[in-house]
Amino acid sequence: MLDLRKQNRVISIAAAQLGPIQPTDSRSSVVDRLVGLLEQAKSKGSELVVFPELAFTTFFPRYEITDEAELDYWFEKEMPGEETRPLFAAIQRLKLSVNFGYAELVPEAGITRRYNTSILINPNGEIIAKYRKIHLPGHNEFDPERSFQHLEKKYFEVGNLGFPVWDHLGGKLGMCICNDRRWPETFRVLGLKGVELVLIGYNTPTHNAKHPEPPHRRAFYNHLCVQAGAYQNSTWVVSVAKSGCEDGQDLMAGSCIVSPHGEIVAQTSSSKDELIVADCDLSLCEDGKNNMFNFSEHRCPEEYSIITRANCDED
Ligand code: ING
Repeated sequence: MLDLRKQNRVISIAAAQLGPIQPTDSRSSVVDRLVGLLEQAKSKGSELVVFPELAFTTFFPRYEITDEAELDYWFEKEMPGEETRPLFAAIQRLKLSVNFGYAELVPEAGITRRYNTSILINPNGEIIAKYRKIHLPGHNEFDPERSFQHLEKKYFEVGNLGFPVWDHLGGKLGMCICNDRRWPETFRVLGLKGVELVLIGYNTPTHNAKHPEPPHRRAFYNHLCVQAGAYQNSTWVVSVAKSGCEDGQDLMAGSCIVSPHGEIVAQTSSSKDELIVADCDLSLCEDGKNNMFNFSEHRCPEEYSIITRANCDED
């Protein structure tokens, strides 16, 4: 059995959905929840655990924050830092690969930069991959018409690391964050780099006063975009929510693991801390990459140039 798993490059993956994190919840209480989910994942034989976007704090872009010190409270100045070190210790103790999102504050050439970041940590507790969110949704200035703000464009800079792919656990792994999953370019750039497993965390409000939408349709879109991304690029996708009601704002659950055929093989049924696991056979990516979506055989890039143009009304 072991040989077959290795030959087919099977990875046991856990999607560790988080329930709500209240603005008054301490980092250490949240870290305790993450460690508990790691221990659950280990007991189920998982090798890789995927957590949501902004996994240590409440979804603070819902607030108008004018004081810089107050804004910085929501950001990690070092990773690991004092309050997140116990998580890294658990990763080493349990010998797991772990992905999570957090608000990253980093000085770059003497300027303080703030990113919505996702990292991959290996079983030795080393950070081996980093992605910074590129598609920042919402708006830049306080909007009095909204019951909740969505100020990601105000609090984060556009990611400056591109959409990388890394070799890990015998496959090619990529990461993206939340709104990135709604843009086909995200998946196709990763697909063109040969990605076989995309790790995604999200905090998706179920209600947006400016753009009302029936709840069933918002939940449909949540799965549609990752199923399409998986199928059209012959890759596994693990998409993990922070969910439930945070300070009166409801966040969507629906965490899922999607096969390279676009089929959901596991999904959560609650809006709380919940673990789902699946054996992900990376060799299932090969059929789509070699046939239906054999990019070198079937793509017509000479017809696609408009996709990379900023201004699309040029003929
Ligand atoms: N959240 C949302 C997302 O793309 C959003 C933003 C909410 C877009 C509702 C459309 C509808 O899932 C983040 N954090 O990107």
